[in-house]
Amino acid sequence: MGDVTIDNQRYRERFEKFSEIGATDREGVNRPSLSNENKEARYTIVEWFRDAGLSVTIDEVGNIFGRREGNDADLDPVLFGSHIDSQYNGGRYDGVIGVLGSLEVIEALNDANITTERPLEVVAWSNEEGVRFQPDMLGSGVFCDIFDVEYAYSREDKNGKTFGEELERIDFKGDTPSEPRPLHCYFELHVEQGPFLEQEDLPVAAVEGVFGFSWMNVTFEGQANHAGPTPMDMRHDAMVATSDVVQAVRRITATEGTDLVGTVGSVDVWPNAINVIPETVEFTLDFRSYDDEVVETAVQRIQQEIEWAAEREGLKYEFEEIMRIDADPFDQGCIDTVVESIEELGYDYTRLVSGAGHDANYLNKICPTSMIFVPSVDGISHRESEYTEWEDIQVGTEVLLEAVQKQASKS
Ligand code: HGY
Ligand code: MN
Ligand code: MN
Repeated sequence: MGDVTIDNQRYRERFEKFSEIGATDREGVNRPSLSNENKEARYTIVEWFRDAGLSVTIDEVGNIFGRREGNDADLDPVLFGSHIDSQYNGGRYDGVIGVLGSLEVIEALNDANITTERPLEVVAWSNEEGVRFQPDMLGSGVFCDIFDVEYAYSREDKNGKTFGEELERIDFKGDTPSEPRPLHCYFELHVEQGPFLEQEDLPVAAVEGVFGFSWMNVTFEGQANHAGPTPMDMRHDAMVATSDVVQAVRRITATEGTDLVGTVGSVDVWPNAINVIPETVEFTLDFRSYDDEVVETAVQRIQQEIEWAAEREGLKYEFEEIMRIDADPFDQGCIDTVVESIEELGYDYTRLVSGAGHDANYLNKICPTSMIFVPSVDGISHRESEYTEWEDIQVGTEVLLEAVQKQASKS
């Protein structure tokens, strides 16, 4: 719309500078939620939001909002953004291009001296990744009334530190309540984190919905004993039961549904010694599908497999479902806005459903929402080698700029 343009040099320099925060020596970043590196990233974003003339608000779970007034302050704002916390040794693009891309949209409008009809709000959500503090999308989940604040504050990392303590430690526990408020719509620009755009050699996708998923925590309790003299028929080996369940995940994904995916991503063994039969193994499960019934069936089946594995090995076990989110189609009006924006800009595109969870999952419960994807090279993400070509990031950000302007011009 009009001659608002992304300043690629500014945007790319900013991205490179931001990537230095928590940089690893293999081109990735290590900025887990509420870590010192995440704290530095947060302060940087607040500073850049303010430099762009945004009025910054931090809410009670550390979500960072930057507001730009429109012609009519009474109109509900257009919200857009993503997250800046990362995986442990994760990629530089996941979440970040959604926040820096949104900031660049603001800067481009500032350069063009354009005031939109509606107010604009850019956001960096807290604790999207959910690797240090489960569950993921915790900040947007509280904002969208999925979780209450006390639950969020109580979440513990593996060292027993709570989300609330760490939020206080890095001084990002804001006074503003984190709760739903009138929003016109929400857009999120994000890397695809899968192979489809690259396979189709396309620069951008309109995202039509997100998978539902379940996260679970399982603990097998057996009996530590000497690895040498203990006869095999006297063992209660928590690792054997765990390996049975890991194999069961593959059997379930192979038989329950075409798009079902299942992962055992985190395993902690105690006492974790070469010559001691594992007494305790705590591990996580992650099942996802665009069909909620398929996720439900997978969760039922894996619980049965856990029970059988414990019986076979004479173990006790604990099972906890940490979180469950339903699959959701995005708002058709917002999807159409993204498609119109792409078509007006003249780019080839496709439509995708997201296998990754995003803050948009929850925003979609309280306001019209959709997403824009740009390709991930080799379909890689949640890995230091995560990479997206800058030309594709530019396309995605231009689409975000157009989509935001379209929705923000509506009274
Ligand atoms: O798990 C996810 O899909 C996201 O990275 N939190
Ligand atoms: Mn992400
Ligand atoms: Mn992620």
